[in-house]
Amino acid sequence: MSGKGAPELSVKNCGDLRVAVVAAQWHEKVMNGLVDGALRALTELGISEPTVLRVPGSFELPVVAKVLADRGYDAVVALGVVIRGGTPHFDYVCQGVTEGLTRVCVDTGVPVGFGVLTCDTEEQALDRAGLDGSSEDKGHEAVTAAVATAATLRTVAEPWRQQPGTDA
Ligand code: DLZ
Repeated sequence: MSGKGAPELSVKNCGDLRVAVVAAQWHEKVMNGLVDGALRALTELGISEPTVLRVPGSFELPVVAKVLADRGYDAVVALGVVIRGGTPHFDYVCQGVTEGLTRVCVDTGVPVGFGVLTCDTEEQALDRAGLDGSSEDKGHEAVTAAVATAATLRTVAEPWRQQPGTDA
């Protein structure tokens, strides 16, 4: 998948949003880049003191994301990197984390930033990790997308229920 065509998102008035980051631990150097990029994005957005939790591998991201969403966070950001090996295990972990995180956001209505790299090689992952020399910064992107979506959802929070004199 190409990173070309990504939007320049401008997110305003989001400093009060409660955001949690959950990050796997496989592939330490790549993960350090993703977490640093996520924290940098949060600082730029004026969101201080985010909750940051670590899990062993990407397969564990959905369960923690679900609990965070249920606990009232406005947005959750999931970070991980899965690198293809010689067995089908790659496909099962990728499918599990992707479907799991999709379920979390659709079932709870809480946006989940998808900062999980699924790469054929470590070089591909390093190139997307927001490190010196990387061409992409997926941790930063995942935070921006999740916070932008939370800000959008806030504007459509059932406004008709706040209209006095309606039966809705
Ligand atoms: C087992 C495994 C493998 C082979 N590769 C990765 C990987 O590249 N990235 C990752 O985040 N996790 C990996 N895991 C661990 C699984 O995500 C999970 O932690 C274990 O299967 C235990 O549930």
